Amino acid sequence: MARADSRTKLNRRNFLVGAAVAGAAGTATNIVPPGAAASPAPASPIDQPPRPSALAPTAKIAAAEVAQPQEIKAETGKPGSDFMVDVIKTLDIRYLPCNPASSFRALHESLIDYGGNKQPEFLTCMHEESAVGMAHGYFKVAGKPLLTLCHGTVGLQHAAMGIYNAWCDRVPVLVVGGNDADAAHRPPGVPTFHSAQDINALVRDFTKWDDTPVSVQHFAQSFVRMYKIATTPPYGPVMMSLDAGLQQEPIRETGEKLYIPRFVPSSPPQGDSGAVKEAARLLADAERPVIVVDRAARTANGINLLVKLAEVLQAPVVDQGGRMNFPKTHYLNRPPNVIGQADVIIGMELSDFWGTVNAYVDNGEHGIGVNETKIKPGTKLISINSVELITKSNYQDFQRFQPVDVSMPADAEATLPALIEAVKAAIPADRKAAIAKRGETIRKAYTDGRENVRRNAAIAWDASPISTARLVMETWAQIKDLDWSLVASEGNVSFWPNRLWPMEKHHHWLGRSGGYGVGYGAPASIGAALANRDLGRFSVSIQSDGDLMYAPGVLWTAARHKIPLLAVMHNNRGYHQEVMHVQRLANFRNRVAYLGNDLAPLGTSIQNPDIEYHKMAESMGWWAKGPIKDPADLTPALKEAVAVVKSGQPALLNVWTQPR
Ligand SMILES: Cc1ncc(C[n+]2csc(CCOP(=O)(O)OP(=O)(O)O)c2C)c(N)n1
Ligand SMILES: [Mg+2]
Repeated sequence: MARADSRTKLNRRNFLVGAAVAGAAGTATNIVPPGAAASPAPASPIDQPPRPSALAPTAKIAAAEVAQPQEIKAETGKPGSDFMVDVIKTLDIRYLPCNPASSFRALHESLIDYGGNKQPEFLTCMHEESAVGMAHGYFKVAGKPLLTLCHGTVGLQHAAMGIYNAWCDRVPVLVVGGNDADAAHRPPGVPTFHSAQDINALVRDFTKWDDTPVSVQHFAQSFVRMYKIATTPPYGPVMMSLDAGLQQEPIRETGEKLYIPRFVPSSPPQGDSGAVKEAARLLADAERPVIVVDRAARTANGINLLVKLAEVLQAPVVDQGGRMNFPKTHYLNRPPNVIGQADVIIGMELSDFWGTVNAYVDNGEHGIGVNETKIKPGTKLISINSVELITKSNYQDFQRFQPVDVSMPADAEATLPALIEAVKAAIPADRKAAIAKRGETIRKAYTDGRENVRRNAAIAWDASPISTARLVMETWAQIKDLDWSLVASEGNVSFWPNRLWPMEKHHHWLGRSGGYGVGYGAPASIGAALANRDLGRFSVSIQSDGDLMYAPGVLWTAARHKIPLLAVMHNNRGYHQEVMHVQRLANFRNRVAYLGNDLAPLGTSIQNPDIEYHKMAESMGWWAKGPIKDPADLTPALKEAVAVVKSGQPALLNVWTQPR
């Protein structure tokens, strides 16, 4: 009965949309819809409307872009996509950030109508890159991957940079792209433009695995397999091409009973016991061992393990910040310059070991980089890095080659318990006093260092536009008593949060994009805020202007789905990183950079007109305020914004800042 009702409506709607299509085709493309009377020819060439520079689409193509989908013949039997939903539901995937598309309409319909829009819940996204960015940020808080569906050609092209960031950041994202593979049966026109032989090829170089199932049983195997591969360290995004016909058609009865494979998580790869022993011996015997970490703590427990190792050795820890690895408040947390004094360095999950022990100065004397070593001759290097298990060839995320003395292609966090025990066993009793003394010296350096940082932060405290240190510290003052999580810090605020906020817990800092594809900050902070919302935490982001404008529609998604986030803008009115690059080249070539009418080299500023980010956010359902230029106005605005976020809404402050 309900179906009959909806058909009646559909027919009426069909008529209305049909009329709209005819109108649209007539005005936008000068195509006369079939059956309609041609309009009179223009009187003279001067009266002719301007011709488009490209060929206009045919009436069929134009209509297919906007037309009502045709009625589908009713078929009996369970649709393939209903079974796919059964499979997806076994994996506890909470959300589906997604931009809709016809190539997965059958799965979409099954998810919301058969699956009840739960596990996963659809989150409407306005760009595929936003959907992937949200999944990326979500995982770093929740430790669970999300699924996104995308139009396998054009949608996947949008999603690609987000997938690359997730790949470089070693974060699992489940991507399923709809594709109408059957050339003999798919509709001509748009659906055929949007189909490909092998959509997965687009992202194969930066996904851990991909597949194209050809039966629903194959889907069940592949979906559970892709989940397992993505969530086995080293984590990474995975891709599935999903045929539209396979989703839409009823399940073919073959006599075989369909089943859903059980998901059992894999254990992470641990370092070889001989290599662990050798590493422990080097560390225990070292005069000045240094621990360097980038994405070493995958979970909250990773932090505890790193503290144990550092304390056993009384060794300084250099946290490169790919994750929240080591408490900022611990006296063994030291800046990178300690690397120069080391005789043994252990690097854990470093994205760039070469860059850790070598210095590179851009455009040196001869216009090319100048390289020099940062370490003493004879310094022993140990590496634990799971990424060696998944390297691919094309994209250069493996960085320059660095020879090391002990190399463990293994997961650092999983290897730490054995390493800690081996180090304890390797430290001779007569070295214990010397090791304790080493700790005392480091404690003194830590205290002096903190004082130094605070002094530097006070420089230009009253400047307008507002100094980045003041922006960061006034924000801190308003959130410090909450269970806060800094979900992203995009653009460059001179790393003040990492230098000044007492970050201790896993969710206090989530790291950066991984691939430095700008546009990560806005969606990832909203995805992370979603995970924090479910855990009752307060999310804050430092949001740069350039980053926000790649795909600002994600602001609407946050408001629509009630995701509370305090976004404090670092609005330096430009792509400041690029301001500096162009200026540097102009200096090097002894030329004056062409500024146009702005304050920065042409092509690098975001001024004239200044974007009213607060109005933009407001228009998409956010509480917002700005532009805040006077530092005295910052704290009152922050207080208001924090109250709004606590009430469950997102809030944005458009703050004009110094460049860095
Ligand atoms: C997708 C992408 N496009 C371009 C770049 C080059 N890029 C690096 S930093 C940057 C500027 C980003 O501006 P903003 O987010 O405002 O940060 P700011 O440098 O001003 O602090 C750009 C354009 C990039 N990394 N990624
Ligand atoms: Mg900027």
